[in-house]
Amino acid sequence: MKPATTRSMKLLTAAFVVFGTLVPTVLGLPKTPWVQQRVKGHGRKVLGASLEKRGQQTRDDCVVKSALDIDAPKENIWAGLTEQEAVGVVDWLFAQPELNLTVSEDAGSWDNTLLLVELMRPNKTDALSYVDGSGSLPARYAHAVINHQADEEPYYQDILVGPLPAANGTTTWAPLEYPFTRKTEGRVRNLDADEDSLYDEFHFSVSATISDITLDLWNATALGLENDTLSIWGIDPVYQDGDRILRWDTFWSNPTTIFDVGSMMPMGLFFMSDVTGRDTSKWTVEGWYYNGVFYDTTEEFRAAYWGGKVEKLDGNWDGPWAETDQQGTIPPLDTMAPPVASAPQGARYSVDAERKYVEWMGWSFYIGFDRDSGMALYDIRHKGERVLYELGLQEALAHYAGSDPTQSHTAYLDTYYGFGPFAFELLKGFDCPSYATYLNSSFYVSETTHTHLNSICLFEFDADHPMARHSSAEYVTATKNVYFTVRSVSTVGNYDYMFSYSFFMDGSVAVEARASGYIQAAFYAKNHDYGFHIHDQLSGSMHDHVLNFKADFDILGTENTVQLMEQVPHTTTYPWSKGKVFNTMKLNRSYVENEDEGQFNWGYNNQKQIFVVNQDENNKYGEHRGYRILPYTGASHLTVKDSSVLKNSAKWAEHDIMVSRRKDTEPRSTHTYNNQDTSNPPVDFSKFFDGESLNQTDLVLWLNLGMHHVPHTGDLPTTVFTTAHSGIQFMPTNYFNVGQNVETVNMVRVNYKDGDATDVINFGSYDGTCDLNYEPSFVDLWEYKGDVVVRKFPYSPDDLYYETDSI
Ligand SMILES: *[C@@H]1O[C@H](CO)[C@@H](O)[C@H](O)[C@H]1NC(C)=O
Ligand SMILES: *[C@@H]1O[C@H](CO)[C@@H](O)[C@H](O)[C@H]1NC(C)=O
Ligand SMILES: *[C@@H]1O[C@H](CO)[C@@H](O)[C@H](O)[C@H]1NC(C)=O
Ligand SMILES: *[C@@H]1O[C@H](CO)[C@@H](O)[C@H](O)[C@H]1NC(C)=O
Ligand SMILES: *[C@@H]1O[C@H](CO)[C@@H](O)[C@H](O)[C@H]1NC(C)=O
Ligand SMILES: *[C@@H]1O[C@H](CO)[C@@H](O)[C@H](O)[C@H]1NC(C)=O
Ligand SMILES: *[C@@H]1O[C@H](CO)[C@@H](O)[C@H](O)[C@H]1NC(C)=O
Ligand SMILES: *[C@@H]1O[C@H](CO)[C@@H](O)[C@H](O)[C@H]1NC(C)=O
Ligand SMILES: [Cu+2]
Repeated sequence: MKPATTRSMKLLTAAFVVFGTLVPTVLGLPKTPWVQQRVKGHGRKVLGASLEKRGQQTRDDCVVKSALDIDAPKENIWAGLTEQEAVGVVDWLFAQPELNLTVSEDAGSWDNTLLLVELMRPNKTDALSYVDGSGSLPARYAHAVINHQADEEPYYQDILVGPLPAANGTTTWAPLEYPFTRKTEGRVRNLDADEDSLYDEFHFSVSATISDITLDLWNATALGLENDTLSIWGIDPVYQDGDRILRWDTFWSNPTTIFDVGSMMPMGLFFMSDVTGRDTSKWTVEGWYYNGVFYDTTEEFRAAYWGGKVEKLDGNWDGPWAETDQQGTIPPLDTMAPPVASAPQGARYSVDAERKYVEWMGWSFYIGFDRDSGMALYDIRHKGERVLYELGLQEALAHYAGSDPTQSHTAYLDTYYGFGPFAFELLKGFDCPSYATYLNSSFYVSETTHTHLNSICLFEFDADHPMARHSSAEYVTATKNVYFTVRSVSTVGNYDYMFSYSFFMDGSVAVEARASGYIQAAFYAKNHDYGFHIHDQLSGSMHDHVLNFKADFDILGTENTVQLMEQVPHTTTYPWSKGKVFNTMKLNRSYVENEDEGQFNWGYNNQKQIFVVNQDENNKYGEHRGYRILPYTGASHLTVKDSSVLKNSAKWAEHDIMVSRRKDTEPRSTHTYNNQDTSNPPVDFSKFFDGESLNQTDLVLWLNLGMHHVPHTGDLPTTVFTTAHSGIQFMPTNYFNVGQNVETVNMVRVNYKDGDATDVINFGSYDGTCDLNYEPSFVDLWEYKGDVVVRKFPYSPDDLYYETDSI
């Protein structure tokens, strides 16, 4: 479920407590033989299965090595603050009287709190002089966000703190403004300051005025009591109509089991409220909506209801249809062990786990991680040459539509919640192969650092098809397509986003996003034009996912140009056509000269090729060396034009590809709080485009992945990664003089003649044998822990505890 605020996350947790009595049905599952139970004093026990090795050992066990431990060539200047740095900054900020900070645990809605402390990423210019040369480590600064709620007009403020380590006398704080297009000292209004009142009081007081109706209609209530059977939440962003702040909220039935299905149980009754200002006693209900009819006042709705003028529709309730556990007939042979990938000689890559630096088959990169967008990759090199300085998610949008006011007004900008806080521990053998290497990631919240254990995975994989092959009458040859992937998964409310960056032996790179988890569904009434009818009273509400990525290419230096090459139909005569007109096609090459031409889409019929080239670096045939950007699967942009909900807050969503000049002042296409001021957001992406030349300059490509999602019955109980999948690829083009796949020994040539193979040539690839010790993936999963937390203020490093917060 994705309620509008973090506060409602607490409500949800409460809902589970309320329904805790029902959980024993779920806990009752161990009676079935395929559930492993942790048995007291025994560690682990497998019921109905045996771990004993079959047969006699005749060969040596495979020697499974973990990733080779190496030292990164440089410090990872994007990795985040060290524990000591974070502690120092928090301490120092609490000592600054003008910030007037209250410890989060003790804070109410009229206190200032410290929302975030993380590394301020260095400017690229400073980073390059360190990474590429002999320049010193860039000075370190912290980025902090203060939530000023002790104010009639509450606001968030981004500030810069440094240099680090924090020390009295040398460290200062200043409003952070340069990375944002809006120059308001890093301040953006806070529309959430009174969310406690909204979710704990206002909603219940509104619901109480019609509880006779909710009981009559559904035998259910939302009154803030232990026995509530309904929840109330609604739109995001809140609707900003000039100075008025308006909400649409709706009723949802509560899940009655462990399954997190709340976003699939809308009840079809909506109310609008005006929640402008901090005096919550002045908030008002502005109308009701049910089954296609709008009622101006509560009285009008009540009168119509009890006057028998309202057609009563049933609600949506949970049940097996929304549960993810196995059900139905087991397919033939499905209980046998499925194929597994393994790495018989262990990892063939090297990792500096502390610095989060990785090397594989000529590729190398550093991994960064932050609260807003989770994992990002830096200084991606192939054979020592940088290809990308930075590659990472900027924002993910889910824009809904519907005849009803909640779906109409919903357009989640997910970095508001953050991808970092929800990049949970991965499930070994399911999210990534069981032999993958796992790294931790950390984020700051409420004076604590939460560490997601094993939340980034690294692994090699042998694709189910070769990279290259050829047959002739005398030989057949093929090359394995072994690639390397770094992956993380963020579960932001109802949705699970999987992000994968893959590196291939031919020098290409793939960026992929997949979506699973529960859909946010709509009440079916009057929503036929906005979705399929997928359950009793349910519409699979249409929505667009658009995920914006920053790709800061550096092709053989920072000075690059985007070149377009279009295949166009062509009618001409040739010297040999004897005067006859010939219909054919040809190539039309051009450059994206400046930012006015910098926003465009994949061409008609995929006839347009898009390259990042370096015009001053040609290959031996005189062609510019470069990388092509191509859609991999289903990349798309937002359908809605000039969204009434988003206004100026997501201008990056309107095209497939955008190119702008790289600037230290434009590090990110958006801001986490763009949804707090949609007309005048802190970062208005359209302002990046002001006609500057893009010829041989440092440039950034802003690329959208996306899915036009119209959920159907196959999205029940959850959307599946197989088809909710979008990706783009970067492909070296005229970059080398020949394809790089020829270098691997993982190829074969078989010569044959007269029905016999005469030679099998393996070029020195491994041909040994060993016994794999196969353990069902279930076994490792007893190590699953969730997030570990360290308090920073007061600093209590020895007092770790486990706590995982989801929304
Ligand atoms: C500091 O914050 C408190 C609430 O935590 C508020 O009552 C007080 O007025 C604030 N002081 C100043 C100087 O703003
Ligand atoms: C800085 O000064 C504050 C009070 O002025 C003091 O509490 C704190 O210990 C000092 N910090 C350091 C690192 O000296
Ligand atoms: C209404 O709900 C209550 C508890 O939530 C339940 O005990 C009662 O049986 C329900 N009534 C009907 C008519 O379903
Ligand atoms: C819920 O609890 C309240 C207070 O404990 C009680 O008055 C009410 O009857 C209960 N409602 C139902 C449906 O059981
Ligand atoms: C992840 O964190 C755990 C607990 O602090 C630690 O034991 C483990 O070594 C860390 N893993 C890596 C790869 O750093
Ligand atoms: C070739 O591309 C240029 C620049 O995009 C465009 O103006 C021109 O019309 C194209 N020519 C053809 C034949 O498509
Ligand atoms: C980074 O660049 C911005 C914009 O030019 C500048 O204001 C800021 O001071 C720079 N940061 C550092 C640490 O030099
Ligand atoms: C773009 O840069 C190239 C290489 O430096 C140069 O030859 C060309 O004249 C420039 N084009 C424009 C339009 O400035
Ligand atoms: Cu979707």
